[in-house]
Amino acid sequence: MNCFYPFINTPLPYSYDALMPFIDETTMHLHHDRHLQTYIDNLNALIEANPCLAHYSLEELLRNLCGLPAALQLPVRNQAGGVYNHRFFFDGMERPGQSSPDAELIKALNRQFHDFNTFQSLFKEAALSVFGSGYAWLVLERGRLRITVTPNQDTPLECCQYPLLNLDVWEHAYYLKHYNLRAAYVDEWFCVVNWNMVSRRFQAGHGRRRGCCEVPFRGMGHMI
Ligand code: MN3
Repeated sequence: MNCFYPFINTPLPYSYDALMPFIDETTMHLHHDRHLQTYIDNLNALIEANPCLAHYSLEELLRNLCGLPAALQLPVRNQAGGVYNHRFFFDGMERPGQSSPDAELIKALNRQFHDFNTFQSLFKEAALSVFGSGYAWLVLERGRLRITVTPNQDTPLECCQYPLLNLDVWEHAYYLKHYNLRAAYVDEWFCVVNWNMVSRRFQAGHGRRRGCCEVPFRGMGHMI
């Protein structure tokens, strides 16, 4: 994993056409090679100009934004968030029909949302509720599953939530194939969710009841 500066655009874990017919090859090329690449270039440039940031991993930067010098908080939120969110999004997909949630995750989804169909409807509703650009998320918060949304390139990491799944609803993620029909995109995206990955994330995050705040952090006071 490439978690520290200098950041590189690691390849997709599948081919550009792997998600077809649900997400098209051109969108995947543009999304990964141009949009994510731009966030990576901008983040590297930001760290080059502010070398104190280089000591911290991508996640550490995002979990502890409020510990950063005030002038760096917004650019780090946008650029590091853009890298983190896109990597998380791409890793959360796979060839259609490859996996389903494991028994533990199904149990937790049923406990929280009544059943899988209700979860899907609520997740879709959340994705459609994002005004402008942002993401819909399934996260763990104090050991419980929760659906949430973030604007722009904000991440749930700064809210002490443990992310399991995200959906990019920026128009660049779907406009070429689905035009303005975000609902159709959400429906098709559900066909390519990598549930093995989500289940693994759930296993890793479950039981960490205090969420991300328990992760030891070295503090950034000295940077100011
Ligand atoms: Mn995007």
